[in-house]
Amino acid sequence: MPAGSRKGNTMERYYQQDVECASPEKMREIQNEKLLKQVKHVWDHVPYYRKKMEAKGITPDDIHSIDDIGKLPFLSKADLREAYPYGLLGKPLKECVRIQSTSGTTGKRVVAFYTQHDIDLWEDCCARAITAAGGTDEDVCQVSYGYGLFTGGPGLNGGSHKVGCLTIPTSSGNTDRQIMFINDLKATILCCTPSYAAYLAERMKEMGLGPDDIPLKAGIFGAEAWSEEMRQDIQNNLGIKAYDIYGLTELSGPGVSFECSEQSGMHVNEDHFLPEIIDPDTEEVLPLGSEGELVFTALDKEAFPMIRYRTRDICCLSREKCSCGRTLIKMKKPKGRSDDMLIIRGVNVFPSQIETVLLNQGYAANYQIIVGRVNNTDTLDVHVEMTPEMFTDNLGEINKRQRDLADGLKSMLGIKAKVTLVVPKSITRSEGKAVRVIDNRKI
Ligand code: DLL
Repeated sequence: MPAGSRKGNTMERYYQQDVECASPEKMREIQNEKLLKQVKHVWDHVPYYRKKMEAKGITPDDIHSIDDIGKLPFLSKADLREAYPYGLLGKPLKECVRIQSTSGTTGKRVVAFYTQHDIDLWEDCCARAITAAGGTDEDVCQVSYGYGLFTGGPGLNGGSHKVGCLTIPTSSGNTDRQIMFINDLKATILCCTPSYAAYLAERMKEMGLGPDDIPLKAGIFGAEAWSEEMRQDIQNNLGIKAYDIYGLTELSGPGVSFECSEQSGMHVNEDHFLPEIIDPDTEEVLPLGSEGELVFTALDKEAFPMIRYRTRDICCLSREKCSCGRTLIKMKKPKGRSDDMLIIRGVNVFPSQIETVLLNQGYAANYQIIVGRVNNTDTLDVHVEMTPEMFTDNLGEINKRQRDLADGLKSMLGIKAKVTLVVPKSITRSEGKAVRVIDNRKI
């Protein structure tokens, strides 16, 4: 049951206060107990992982506490592909009640299995996120993430039920109908990707609806990297507080971590998902506060028990005290996936860095990054939509704006980019995860 407690002037609510605010000693005890059990579980039931442990010369007897986690082998996307579809199952299919799956854009789909216990803990994680965003059983929660194989819709839907919100399962798409439901049914919480939230805000503005006309008070946005500047834009345009949420199919879906009222990074549900940061090249575990690749061990997932799963997400962890009262470790906004990182003329470029420059100069997050190669040299072209307010056909003005953006990108990235301003609404809007990059070098 959700519990409220007074902290300073604000009423912070928790869904599972005992774990969300547990002492470090208590959390360690929970993690130690679950890790030992989980390692034994995979040793006994997942021959694929047992072989990996044997290859490293270890058995469950070598794992005494979370301090021994570094002895365990990693799992990667390549392992998931090799073991597809059943090779990493930790429970008989008879005990599994659901699968979810990734879109498979970067190779074979990941198919994740769930027992009823797994779904229950996943939904608890999403309920924690909704409660941290201020959700209660008085709220109306519109879930505009895709339903079906994608985890966004089902995860937040389950969490919303647990909190007791009236849940509107619109799924993604049909934007005008989304807006109708938000207004007619007085939705107070919106769950969708940040790029879809930006599009909903744009469409509402076109319909003459300003932030004060919209009943929403909070948004729970994730599934893709988004900048602080984009958060500000969405908050201003919808008149809400925008909370980040992170997760991945391999580990259940949304709710691996979630933001609280402080909005300064996401609390990891570390009683279920033990995080580490490693150097992606050497696989060395890095000290707290270092930037590197996020690795998670699912401590109590039964059907798809990921141990030391390499997410490819670049991020860092922090144990700084949080004003919300939660003691769960925090992760910063992921910069992006190491797979999304572009190497252009030898320089590492994340799309989120480009987004920061555009939004700082007053553009919306409607852009496309086109990478190519001419005469063995990489090219970086950024197409940016003018907003309706700044739209002009004055070539001098357009050239000046393009130069300003190119200068901003040069100082952010350290390399030159060609900027082309395009007319409003000419870049396709996304209803789910936005596709920002076209890398013609890969074709
Ligand atoms: O995107 C699960 C999800 C649904 C998370 C709804 C949040 C909200 P996948 O499709 O498996 O699962 O994609 C997982 O998306 O490894 C990250 O690269 C990226 N990602 C997810 N959340 C965030 C976020 C879902 N808040 C992959 N910020 C992850 C940045 C994110 N990237």
